[in-house]
Amino acid sequence: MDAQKSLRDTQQAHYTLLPEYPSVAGPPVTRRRTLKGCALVIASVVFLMSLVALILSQSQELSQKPVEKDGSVPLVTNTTSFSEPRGVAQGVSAKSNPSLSDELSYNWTNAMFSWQRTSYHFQPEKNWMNDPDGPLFYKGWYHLFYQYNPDSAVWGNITWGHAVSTDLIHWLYLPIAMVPDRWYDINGVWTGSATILPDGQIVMLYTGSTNTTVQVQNLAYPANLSDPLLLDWVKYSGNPVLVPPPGIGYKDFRDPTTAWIGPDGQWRITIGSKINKTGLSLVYKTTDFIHYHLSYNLLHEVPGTGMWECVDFYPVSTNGSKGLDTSVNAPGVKHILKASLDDTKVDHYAIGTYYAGNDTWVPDNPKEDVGIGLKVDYGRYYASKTFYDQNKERRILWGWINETDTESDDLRKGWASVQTIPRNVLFDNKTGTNILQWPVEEIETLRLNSSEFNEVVVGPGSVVPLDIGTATQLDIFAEFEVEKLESEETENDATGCGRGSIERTKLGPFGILVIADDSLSERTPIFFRLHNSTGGDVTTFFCADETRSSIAPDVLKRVYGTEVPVVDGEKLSFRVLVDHSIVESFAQGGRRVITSRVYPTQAIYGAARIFLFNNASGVNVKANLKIWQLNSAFIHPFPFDQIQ
Ligand code: DQQ
Repeated sequence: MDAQKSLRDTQQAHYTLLPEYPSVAGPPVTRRRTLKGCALVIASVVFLMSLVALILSQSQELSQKPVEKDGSVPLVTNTTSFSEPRGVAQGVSAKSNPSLSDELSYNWTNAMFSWQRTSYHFQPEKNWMNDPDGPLFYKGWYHLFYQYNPDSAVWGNITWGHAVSTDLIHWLYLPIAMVPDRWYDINGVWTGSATILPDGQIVMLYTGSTNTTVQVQNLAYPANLSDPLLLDWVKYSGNPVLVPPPGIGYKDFRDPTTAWIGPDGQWRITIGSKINKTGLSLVYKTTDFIHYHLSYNLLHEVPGTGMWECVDFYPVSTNGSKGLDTSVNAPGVKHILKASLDDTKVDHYAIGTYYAGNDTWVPDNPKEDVGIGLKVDYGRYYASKTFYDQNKERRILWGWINETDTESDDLRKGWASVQTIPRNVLFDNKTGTNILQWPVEEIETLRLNSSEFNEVVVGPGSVVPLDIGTATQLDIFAEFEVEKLESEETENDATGCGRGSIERTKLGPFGILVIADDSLSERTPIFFRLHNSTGGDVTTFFCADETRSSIAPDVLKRVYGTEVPVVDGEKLSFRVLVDHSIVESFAQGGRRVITSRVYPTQAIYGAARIFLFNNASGVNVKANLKIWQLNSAFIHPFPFDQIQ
């Protein structure tokens, strides 16, 4: 409890709060006040408290050919170097791509860029987007806010973009909800969360980067609760409601969570931070969302994990199939603690127990603690956030899929980033050691014609084309059975995902090739690889290999993967959503997820194909697949002009 102790010691020492705040807009906050100033401030506070009290009190994936053509497909190697991501000066992560040398620049065409835009994943019409913010369901509409730069396809000038949907699939863009226009958020209206109070009021807490780039927490609320679109937002005039406490760096205090109620009737929120290299989460209690009390205890801390961004904290039922509202804490409930690790740009979570008495959380398995164990998604994914959907009694997870091309290409495209398909989150009561993530059921409304392939036997070193026509928008479900070849020993010489799909072992890899052209000059393999462990146990790895996804040299291409639990009696299975440059892959019912970002140059439009492959040397693989073509979602500006 080093960080905890350090924090307490500092709290007892002299407290230098924040640098002085010159007024930009809105009321200045200074450390010394004149008597007249004090009277004015007191009167304003009384007025504002009454106003907020009034608002809070008002009603709320047949011919066979070799996978590798004797090395004729060149290994695309990135000569990458990582530079400081944009936003570090402001104390925040943003574009975290490697900077790729200009000599590697590919001759992209507008047609290639256009193809990269997704058809059923949410993305703004243009410009930059990052974290999902304040998702909620209100009066028949799902609301998604998001970090948005209205001026450019790179991070900066962060506002809250806003869109609504009745089904989490088709979206209507609304006007920007909040812009940086006050001293306390002039450097950015950063990430935050919504809380719907029992009486129907909505509280939005968000991080503002002040005029001196100090991170503070601010309160905002809808101007008109009778408006289902929640178009107008009021920033509480007494903002900020929280400033970095003593011992916490002024750029290490951000991203308040949805609030939950403890047994004492008080609301709690948690906010990510760090002390030295220890990532941590602070807890504050409040009754009115204006005044806060810092808890003596940290919710949790993990040495060596660095700054925790976008902390998420929520209950899951260990024996149910429904999601839980954020305040639920009872027998049969476990709590998920998630942190987005600023140092690695990876979202990690752990399962544990929340002790409401002292507002602490303890992981079930300390070896799988937050930041050192499970990842929410093992691919390109960051800054995720859940919300409780009271409409369908489920917990929905959003996550930001960032780009892996260059900033200059983003500027040429005019846009950057996509949100994942919203995922339903449940505790996995078969393993007891992970959550399950599955695309929301509404995505099935996009399904068009389907093709089935039954008991397709794929021999060692083979590729089987799956004739489904164009393969750019797909929902693929695939099951695999492995038949050991009698002639072969099945000892393994490699484990994990290795160097991707080209690295053959007796037991893998096998799976599918998506976004592949006929010559396989470009392809993205999604696959399993098995490993015989000592004692006869088989370990299963689930992997996605981007290394040959594009012949363009100026995009980052990685092999992603992890071990996935397979319960006795289960077949190996995965579901893959293909949407142009996005491939979202869910193994074993969603125990592990890998999101890939691919930028092909040949395997686009009508040239995109799908194949089965088996690059194992010691097994035949029998596959069953069902593949749906998916329609495009309707994602357009809200038709205000058609509404009276
Ligand atoms: N993005 C926001 C921050 C958050 C970071 C700024 C995570 O609030 O910590 O755009 O991507």
